[in-house]
Amino acid sequence: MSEVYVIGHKSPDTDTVCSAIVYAGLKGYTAARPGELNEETAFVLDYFKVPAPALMENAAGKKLVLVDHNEPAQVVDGGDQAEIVEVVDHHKMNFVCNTPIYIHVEPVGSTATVIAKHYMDQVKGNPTHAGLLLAAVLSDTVIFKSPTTTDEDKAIAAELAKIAGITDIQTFGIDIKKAKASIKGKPIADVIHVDFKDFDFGGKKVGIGQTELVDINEVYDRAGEVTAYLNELKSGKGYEMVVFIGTDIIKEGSELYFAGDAAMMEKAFGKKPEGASMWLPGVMSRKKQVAPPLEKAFTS
Ligand SMILES: [Mn+2]
Repeated sequence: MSEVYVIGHKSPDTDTVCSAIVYAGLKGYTAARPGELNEETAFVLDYFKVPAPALMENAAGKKLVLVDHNEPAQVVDGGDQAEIVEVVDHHKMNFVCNTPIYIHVEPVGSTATVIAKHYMDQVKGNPTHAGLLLAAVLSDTVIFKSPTTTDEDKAIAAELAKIAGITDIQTFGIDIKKAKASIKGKPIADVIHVDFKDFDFGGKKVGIGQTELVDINEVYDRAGEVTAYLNELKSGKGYEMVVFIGTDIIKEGSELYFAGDAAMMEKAFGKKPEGASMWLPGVMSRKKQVAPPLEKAFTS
């Protein structure tokens, strides 16, 4: 049989990379990655002394197991000329398959949760695999604070932590998040663009960037720079509004900076901005808590 590669989505994150490594290990396949590791994932692999999967820039002609992605646009280049043999995921499914294949999707906080749940017996004998899966669960669920978290994620993480010999899950989670959560010394444009998405809200172009921090003061210290850059983006790139979400994962809330109509922000979030930003307690997720109310404000 030709070699089967397990690979996750472009701009790979910790769930994508760790799920690929563990699933490949369980099945006797080869793990691959479609791009550079982010700082958080590099920290996790280093922590468990696991080498990064080989970089696969083009998958044409290869056999692939896809983990942690659901949209054709997220697949490694050449994926349309690859043979997809299996999908393991936790998103809504947007794949069309022309042949019957194994598809395993569950509505949980991470792909790692799905893998751990179904292979726990094997994972029990491999503390490194347990650690990698735990890191992936903690990363994708933002240490269980994301509204995508389920009770199953928490229960499985506790079991994985025992196997991996990690006694303090919270501290381990914060250490993981800290690895990429500092914006100190980074150009503000990079900070805002590292995770930035464009939306069309009723014909208006709206851009929303987000960064997760363990200390929101890092953003407060650079508020002037943030606002200036957002305004520059808005006028330079034809946005109706540009928003930057600075999420404090410890305080569990976000400071929303914006360039655009303050009345629209008030309509969306039911709170008057103070100057060019507002603090929203409990808001952690762009997908679930920021984009939907903004879209509603723009379209109603
Ligand atoms: Mn994921």
